[in-house]
Amino acid sequence: MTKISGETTVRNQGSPINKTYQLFIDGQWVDALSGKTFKSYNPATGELNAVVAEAGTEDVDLAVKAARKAFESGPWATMSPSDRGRLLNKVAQALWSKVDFLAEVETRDNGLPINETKHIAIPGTIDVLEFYAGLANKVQGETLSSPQDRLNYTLKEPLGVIGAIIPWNFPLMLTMWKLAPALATGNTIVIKPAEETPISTLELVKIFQEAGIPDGVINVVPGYGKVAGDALANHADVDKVAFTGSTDTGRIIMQAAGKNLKPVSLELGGKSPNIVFDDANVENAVNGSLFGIYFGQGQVCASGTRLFVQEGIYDEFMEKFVEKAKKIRVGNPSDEATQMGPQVSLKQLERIEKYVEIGIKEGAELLTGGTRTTDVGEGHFFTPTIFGNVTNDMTIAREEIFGPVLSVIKFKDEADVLEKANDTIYGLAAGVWTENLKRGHRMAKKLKAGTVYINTFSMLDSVAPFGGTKQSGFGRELGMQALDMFTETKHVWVDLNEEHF
Ligand code: TXE
Repeated sequence: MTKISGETTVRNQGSPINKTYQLFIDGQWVDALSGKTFKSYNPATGELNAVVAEAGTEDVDLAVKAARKAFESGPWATMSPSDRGRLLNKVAQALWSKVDFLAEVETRDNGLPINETKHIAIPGTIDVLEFYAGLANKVQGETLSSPQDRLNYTLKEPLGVIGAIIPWNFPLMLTMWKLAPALATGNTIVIKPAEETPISTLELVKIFQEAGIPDGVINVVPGYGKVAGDALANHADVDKVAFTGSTDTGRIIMQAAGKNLKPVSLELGGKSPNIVFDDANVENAVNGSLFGIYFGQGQVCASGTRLFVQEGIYDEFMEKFVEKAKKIRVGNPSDEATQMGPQVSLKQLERIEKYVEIGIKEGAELLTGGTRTTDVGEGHFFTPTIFGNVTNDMTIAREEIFGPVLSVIKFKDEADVLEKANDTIYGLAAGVWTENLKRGHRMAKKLKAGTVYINTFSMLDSVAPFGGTKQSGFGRELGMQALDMFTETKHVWVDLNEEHF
């Protein structure tokens, strides 16, 4: 076990995160070689959360070297899968005892309402760790059908050093989606958190360290995408890059991986259709669709951002929907009563405003919201926004906004809505609200998306694979499928003849 340090309090106001943070490389908390730091702010108040060491190319190189060393030798390389699973379960137990702390850290870091971090994001994160801890000793190859004088079998082996690049919308959860299956299958990892939200990941690895994870197995290099992220994606000794983020950055990462011919998994943007048929249970569809668009301030890759409502139910549905959207409590995310917190950054807030302007210019009808709000504080708060009279060719129906902005489109029948719903470059999620069982399943088969929800939206479970089609990326996180993302299949051919050649 190594020394745990890595922080000094710079402004102690009772907050868990008024601190400075260092990089975490080879089990040590260290400054960046350049000595550079960057600042991380609370998006709800504008207050300084922490000063964080800023990793450069050389720091990333050291982290990759440490991960390589830990993969090839040392306790991790020889630890049995059962012991690995036991260690991960020990971390999970420690995390359960710190749910409130982690929820507070995450809320201050990225603005998710405390109710969502405490009851959804953090428990969901720990559940993922427990799921893969349980699978650590169940990763197995196969004995293949072979003639009497031969034995053919496969081994499932870890890939080696994983480079994980994480966005800011659900920092802990999206870190764990990569970290847990990567470690359960015996890999080591270098994590580059988003520059907006580095703190919760650093707090998370502290708990792994306290539980006894060997040095070098997990390394964290906070810093900027174009520097630290780029260095990790381009590093020749990284065996696989697992990325969640924008489609544009996904393209850059794939090019880098292509240069080194390394596998990548990309979980990118979306413009998911959420379809309400005439025969839906209106109350459920209204509530589920509200969650589908406003959960996480709309900063969710799978958000149901295009709401298709059938003609016959349109007026009734929209009246109820808009009324409820207006009542969403936007406010300080640390307040238990808050339902929607601030956007993560000024950059994101301005991006949302730009799309609202475009929506109005292109002729969509602003039914509610569309503005910043300063009523609830100095942070990056935006009001729940709904555009009616949207057509599927408008910019606000085509591009990912990544904020609380909904585009509502009226449709005639199944054929009409299928054509429109699938007419997008993305394919992450889709939702269908109907009481007709056959219709629900029929739509599920025809919608081009990685996940289809029937009579619900934006739900996640550790057992259920998650990922996209088309420009939403490829690869599946969560579920048994993620084990394949972090393992290689080796085939062994044994000739059993005493004499053959
Ligand atoms: O994303 P980036 P940004 C979408 C969403 C949002 C938009 C822009 O539409 O409005 O992206 O957000 C790292 N090499 N999503 O600019 O750039 C970066 O440091 C290597 C959807 O924040 O993709 C961060 O760690 N890494 C999404 C991570 O990539 C690079 C979640 C994500 O940042 C890099 C977030 C580079 N050249 C945004 N450039 C989702 N799918 O959930 C940046 N990064």
